[in-house]
Formats: sequence, structure tokens, C-alpha cells
Amino acid sequence: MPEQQTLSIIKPDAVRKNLIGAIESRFEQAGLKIVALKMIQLSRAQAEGFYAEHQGKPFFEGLVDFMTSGPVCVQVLSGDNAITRNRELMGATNPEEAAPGTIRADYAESVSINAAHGSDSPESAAREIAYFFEPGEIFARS
Ligand code: DAT
Ligand code: MG
Repeated sequence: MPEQQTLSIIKPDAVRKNLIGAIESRFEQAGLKIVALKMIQLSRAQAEGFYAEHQGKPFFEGLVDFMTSGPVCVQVLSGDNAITRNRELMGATNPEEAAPGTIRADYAESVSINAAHGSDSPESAAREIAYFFEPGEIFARS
């Protein structure tokens, strides 16, 4: 598998619970490299644009409320098969369905308050990385 990059977000619930280090540590221990990183407070417009694919769904307004409820950490993770590996580390969207030992199984509260985001395809990774980072903010690390 070639080197890939993916966008990860530590969501407001996990930041509130002081889990930034615990979650970043899981990425590093799995061999993924953090090549860009920042803490930000999303505006409603930023959250709506980021989750545009879900516009019109019943949970959309609640999702935007939640994602703007406090600061988040956004990071670009790099490594072999990084997109799928990050999704595996996160576990299923609904923590009740997430495999034991995954981020969501261990830290998520519910299907809507679920600790982490990860890009789900190369196309979404490219869009989501560019949504938050300028090229000069992403570092080459070998
Ligand atoms: P994922 O975050 O695993 O990629 P998704 O893209 O389907 O999942 O949905 C984006 C977010 O929207 C998800 O992390 C939490 C929220 N969400 C999804 N389905 C939901 C539902 N049935 N009820 C409440 N929130 C939901
Ligand atoms: Mg998704």
C-alpha cells in the first residue's frame, strides 16, 4: 500500500474529557505519523461545509451544534493505508457497534457524540485535508 494521508478530528467531547493525548497516542502507536496539527473552534459555516454530504439528514443540525460546541483538534495522519487504518482505529460510527479497543468503543458516548472523525476515502481525504490546511502547514516526515 502506498503512503496515504487522511484527515482526523478529535471532536469536542473528547477534547472536553482531556483525551487529546490518549487519542494522538493511539495514532502514533499504530505507526501513523502526525504531519499537521492544530486546535480550532469551528464556526457553524465551517461545520456545515465540512459535513455538506449530510445536509438534509435528520441528525444534521445536531451534528453542527455538537461540532461547534467546543474546540477540536484537527490533524493529518500519514502512513501506509492511513485512511483505512485510521477508520479501523476509530471503530464504527455507533460505539455500540465499534470493535473493542477502538477509540469510539472506549471513548464515544453515542452515535452522535463519538469522539473522532476520519476521512472515508481518498477523495474525501483530499477534500478534508485541503478544507483545514494550507500545503505549507503539512510536513514531510520520513
Ligand atoms: P463517520 O463519522 O463514521 O464517518 P458518518 O459520515 O456516517 O459517520 O456521519 C458523520 C457524523 O454524523 C457521525 O460521526 C455522527 C453523525 N451521525 C451519523 N449518523 C448519525 C445518526 N444516525 N444519528 C446521529 N448522528 C449521526
Ligand atoms: Mg463520514
